[in-house]
Amino acid sequence: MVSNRLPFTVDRRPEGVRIRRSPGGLVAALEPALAQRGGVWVGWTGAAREDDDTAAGAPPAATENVQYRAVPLTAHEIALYYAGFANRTIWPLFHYFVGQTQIDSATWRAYERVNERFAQVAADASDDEALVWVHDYQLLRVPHHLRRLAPRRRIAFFLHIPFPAADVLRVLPWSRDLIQGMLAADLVGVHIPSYADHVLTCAERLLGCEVDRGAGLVRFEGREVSVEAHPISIDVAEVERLAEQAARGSDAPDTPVAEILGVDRLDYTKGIHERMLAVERLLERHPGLRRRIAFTQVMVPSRERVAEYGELKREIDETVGRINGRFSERGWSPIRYLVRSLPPAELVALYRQADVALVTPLRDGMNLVAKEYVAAQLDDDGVLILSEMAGAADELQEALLVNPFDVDEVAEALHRALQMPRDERRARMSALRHRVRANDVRAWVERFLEASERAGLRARNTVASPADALQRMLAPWLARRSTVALFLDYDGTLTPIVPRPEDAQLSEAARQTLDQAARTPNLDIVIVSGRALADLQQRVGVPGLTYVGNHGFEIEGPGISFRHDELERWRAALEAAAAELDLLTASGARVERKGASVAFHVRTVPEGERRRLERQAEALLRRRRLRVSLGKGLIEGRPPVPWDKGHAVLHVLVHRHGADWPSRVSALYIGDDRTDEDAFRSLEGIGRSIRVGPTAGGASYADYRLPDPDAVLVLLRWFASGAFAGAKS
Ligand code: GDG
Repeated sequence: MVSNRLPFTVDRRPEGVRIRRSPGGLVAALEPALAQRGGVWVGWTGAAREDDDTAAGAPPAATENVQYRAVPLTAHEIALYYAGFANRTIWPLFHYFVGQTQIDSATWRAYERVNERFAQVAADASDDEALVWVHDYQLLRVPHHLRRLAPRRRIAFFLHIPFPAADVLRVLPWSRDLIQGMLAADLVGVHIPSYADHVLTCAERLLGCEVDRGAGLVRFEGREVSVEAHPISIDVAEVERLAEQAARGSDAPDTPVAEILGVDRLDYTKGIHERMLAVERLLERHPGLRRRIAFTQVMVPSRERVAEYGELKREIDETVGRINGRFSERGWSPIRYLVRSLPPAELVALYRQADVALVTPLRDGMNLVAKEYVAAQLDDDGVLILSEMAGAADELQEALLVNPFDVDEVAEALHRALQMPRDERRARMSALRHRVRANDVRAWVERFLEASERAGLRARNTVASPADALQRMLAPWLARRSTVALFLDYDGTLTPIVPRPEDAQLSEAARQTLDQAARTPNLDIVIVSGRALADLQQRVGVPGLTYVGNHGFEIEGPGISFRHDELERWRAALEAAAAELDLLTASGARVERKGASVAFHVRTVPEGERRRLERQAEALLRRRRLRVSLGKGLIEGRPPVPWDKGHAVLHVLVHRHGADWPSRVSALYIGDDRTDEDAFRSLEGIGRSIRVGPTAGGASYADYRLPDPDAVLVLLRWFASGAFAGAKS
């Protein structure tokens, strides 16, 4: 089990460390399920690492079948990952509070780092027989990192909050990363079908994945991922037990005052403020109800580290004060306001006593208060007013459903609830109770685990190659145009990256495939590289292809021979820089004269000296007014003209197919390097691109991903076979 918080709180007090188990039905259901199978719970203790090493360390196990592994977080990480990205970016955005969503790359980086750490701890705590169940919005990237660390792990993910529509999610610069993060699991679980639909649409529209809506499947990186609705529930038996005690122990005088109840964590998504306004509207419209109703609002303080929550608290305090000031009479105030967490027995007693529950979140993944209220109505009486924006509204259709933004409508629903005939109340409540009892949280856990098993088996049995999956996605696009222009980078795309660039040889298999591709009708192959043109031509050695060398400064191919006209002007500067760099080669560095550029290789220089040499080389290139780029173990100087692989790709396309090439040519670029991003960007929207490599999670302009040069070769074989043309029919 992997969740942001371990199922208890560690408090450091003057008298020592205190450990309190977290209350609530979810923990009560998950822990026995974990104990039954034997397992590990991975999470944060709630204490900052530097506050107290013992408090942040691994706490004692509840039973011998369950162990806890703490993920240590510093106060700074908590501020950025938890209070920042999780609670000021994902939480508001996923609840449709777009205007309140903070976009801050520093908090994103911390989120990514912390998620990676959770994944590392989870990977260490499990083996390939284990099922790793990851929970909620704080850990959306964990499946991705876990899959990377342990490719054969069975992973299930459950999101406890809504999953928003694609147009909302895409507001986030890292929306693709978040979906990719989840889709690395075998099963993605959400509360209701509409959230599942949104996941599928986002996978399709933002990642270009192939999606089977009927079956609830996404093909992602060659795997079939199940996306399913599993509405969470509550510990019904426990609520009923407490409700029975409350009924027996209750000595409340049988007053004619109707009790209305609201119970929430303090949060702007819960619509507490709007609910107060509805109570005010009710009393304005129906003065006869004064003295005859009492509204109790229980509000549990939460996320005190997040500034907006303090502000919200002040606002609600003020409104409660204003309404009570306006309507209170001797011996009666309309609103009773409890700002604290109540013991479960007291909470359930309130449920039991309430004639009406007002559950009006502006947006809520599920909302368990609604279900708890229903479960506590042992005599099938009581009215539930429920927001249409809560996931629970899907199942609890017999409630009075309201739009929580519409204060008039909520006030009228309250009025209706207070007047509702007993027979109608009982009919509605018995139907609701029946439904809630039929789906207890234990049943939910069991069903989710079974679904995880199924999804894990399917994912293992259907692992299609990533190239196969990509072919299927590309086929309809390729079918729309007569010709394919396929651009291939060399190092890292056609050949694996090797420590010394001079050792990067094309495999015989790749050469044969390129040779075949050169003869395939309607297929135009272009090899693109930062290497010197002559070097590239010699390494590939396949006639009939187009070669783009020196990051685009030189191009040779059938019907095309291009040298950038600025090259001559910079030849002297490049040679002078190369001559100066020659003087720095004492410690094993190497100068490569590439004609249109000069490269200084430092990979073989001892660690300690490398930085100094790099700095010297950089300064020297800059003095010659060359454009400097830093690669992996290499520094390059190029003429400072705005020309890169992106420009070169467009030059080839226009030269060969005319300015209106997009209507006739499907241009596809495959590359692995930072310099390939220029080409990805040039083709954005007018062609397609694929980024190769294991770091494929990072930001990229590419439309698709492939894991390695082997996968590129599989795709290339498909093109070379001409089968892509068959897709037209
Ligand atoms: C997230 C999603 C989804 C409240 N006051 C007291 C108290 N509570 C308990 C309730 C209930 C829980 O807190 C609140 O659960 P909700 O579901 O209403 O809301 P979130 O905390 O926002 O939970 C939500 C849920 O995850 C599960 O997937 O339903 O949509 O936002 O159980 O009883 N408990 C005690 N004293 C209180 O004063 N003991």
